[in-house]
Amino acid sequence: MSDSSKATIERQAAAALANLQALAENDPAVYSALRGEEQRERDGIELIPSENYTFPEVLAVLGSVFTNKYSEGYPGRRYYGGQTYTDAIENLARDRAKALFGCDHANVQPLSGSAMNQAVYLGLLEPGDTIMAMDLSHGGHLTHGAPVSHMGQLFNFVRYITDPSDGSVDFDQVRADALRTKPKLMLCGYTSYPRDIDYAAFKAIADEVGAITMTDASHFGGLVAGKAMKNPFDFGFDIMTTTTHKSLRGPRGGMILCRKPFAKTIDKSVFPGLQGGPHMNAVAGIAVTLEKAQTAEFRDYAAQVLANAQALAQGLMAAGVKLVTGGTDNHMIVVDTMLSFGLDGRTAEEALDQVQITTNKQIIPDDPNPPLRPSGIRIGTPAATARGMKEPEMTQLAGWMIRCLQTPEDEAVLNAVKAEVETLCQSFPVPGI
Ligand code: DSN
Repeated sequence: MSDSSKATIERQAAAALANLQALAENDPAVYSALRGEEQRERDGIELIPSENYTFPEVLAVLGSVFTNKYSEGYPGRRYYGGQTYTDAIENLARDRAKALFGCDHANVQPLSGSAMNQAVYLGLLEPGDTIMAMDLSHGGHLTHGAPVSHMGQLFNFVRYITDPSDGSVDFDQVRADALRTKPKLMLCGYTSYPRDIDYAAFKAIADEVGAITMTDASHFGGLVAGKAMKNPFDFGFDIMTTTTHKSLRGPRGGMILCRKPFAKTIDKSVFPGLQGGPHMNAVAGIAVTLEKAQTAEFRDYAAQVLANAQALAQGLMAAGVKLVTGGTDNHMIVVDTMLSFGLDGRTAEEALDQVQITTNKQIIPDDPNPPLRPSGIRIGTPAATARGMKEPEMTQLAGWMIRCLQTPEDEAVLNAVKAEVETLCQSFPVPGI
């Protein structure tokens, strides 16, 4: 690094320190919450499958001057002046996304996952059109047509289900439903489904009925980038959406990746159709993330995420814990806590919170219980893997979870496990903290 770069970084570090001091002095309540969250992330084990620790370089650009800039429009075609550097980072993010995922076009402006899916539907379809997607309780997302969502009210969703014993999809039934209802869009992808997708089977049915093919890879976009999971574009899919803050380890945001015939419509749908100014600090973070995601180190990370999920699932199942679908093919595990421990998911989540293992309550297929007190929890390995944890730590984690969930009222057990969790965390620093 040159002397002038070093001097610039020292100036920036002094500015960052002064900014933090200003926050501590002028808004101690927010400062204290910030320190508390930092400590929570450092001293506990994050097992929510949609969460992760972003790269230190991403934290650097998120808290940067890019947050000051309005950039409505696209590179070279903006509605505000002063776009030299914002154009540069958006072009970098788009080019890196195209190279990494092997697609023709990338829109990196969606503010997050729901907005990106909405932009696809609203851009390519008319209200009332039919979309086929996975049922919410079987693993689909709210934007995949849950009746409580605006998308569920605006479009005619035909939902397919899975066999909870092994997670399989009955493609004869999907085909029969597709022939009967003539969807304009066939959507696969999920938010709480621990298995992989048969893209070829979906694509064959979509071609038969003339439907656009879309994957919502929000959860596993990073695993596709890291070549640990299949890439839907290799199967001729038209569109893939992904959030950027889950397995990809970037800033909060979304991306729409697509084939060329959809590019213009998708861009128009994101802006000006749905959103105004993109968050350029997040776009800069996406550019940084995509550079990281094409390295051999990231491919090792993605492979380890899956290996860790296998180890965690085996550790639980070996003790008789019941997993929805009987295992996992991805980074995620859905535990039937009611069947395994006689506990609803909320009680299980709260017991694990007490020992600083963070999970989330989760409805399971055709759950008889309500979403705020469902029958299971959802866990996953992207964040723990980002700290460098491997299979032995996953086996330890499985044991701790079982001890807590077998005796959720036993303070002595909870305190003992909490101490062990804290000790383990000291050996695995959180990136960027
Ligand atoms: N909030 C994301 C998740 O946790 O999976 C998507 O709903």
